[in-house]
Amino acid sequence: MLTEKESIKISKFLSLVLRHQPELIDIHLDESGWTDVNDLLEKVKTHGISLSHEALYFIVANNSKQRFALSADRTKIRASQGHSTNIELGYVATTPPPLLYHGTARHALESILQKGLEKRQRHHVHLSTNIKTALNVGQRYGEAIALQINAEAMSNDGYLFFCSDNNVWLTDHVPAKYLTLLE
Ligand code: HQG
Repeated sequence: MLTEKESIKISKFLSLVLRHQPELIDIHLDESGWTDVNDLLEKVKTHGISLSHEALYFIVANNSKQRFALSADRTKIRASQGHSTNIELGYVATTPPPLLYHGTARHALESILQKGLEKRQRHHVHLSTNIKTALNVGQRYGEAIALQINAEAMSNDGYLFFCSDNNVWLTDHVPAKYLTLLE
């Protein structure tokens, strides 16, 4: 079976091709982001990755953030969120919890308080249900800070929210007036 290090390395590569650059290994994502498992396993070999079906299922089941989903018959796989490619995940708008959180780096704060949270390269702004996860996300870019989002007020004002299969809350834009810095 795979070591943890190998698993993480392969997960990162899968995130890259399933979210951002399928063309890197010549796989095709359908309009909802799904790709054929057999084809994927064949094509990752061109990048020196030899992966059995069982090893792939293991990675999907054990991924720290449950980043990937398999179809019920296990013939297809996709990333549950985080894409920059032009796909439509098909999540249905859902009422969010009253409060959500976003972690970012302190150096981004001034700009965020002016322009609100923008989705940047991704399809959505990503929000967490708890502060700890938000801080983990934020520390990737510098000294982490957590912002609280008044999701209830946003929802009442007509903004749409989606919850991904791995429990990341997604929305298009968070105007600054719904944000509070937690210190
Ligand atoms: C920042 C990981 C200045 C925003 C995580 C963030 C997440 C602004 C960065 C997922 C801004 C975008 C997504 C503004 C937003 N001015 N900076 N107006 N608006 N930003 O990586 O949310 O490990 O695209 O705060 O767990 O950090 O990939 O988004 O710092 O769920 O599965 O612009 O990525 O998941 O960065 O992370 P990202 P994110 P995975």
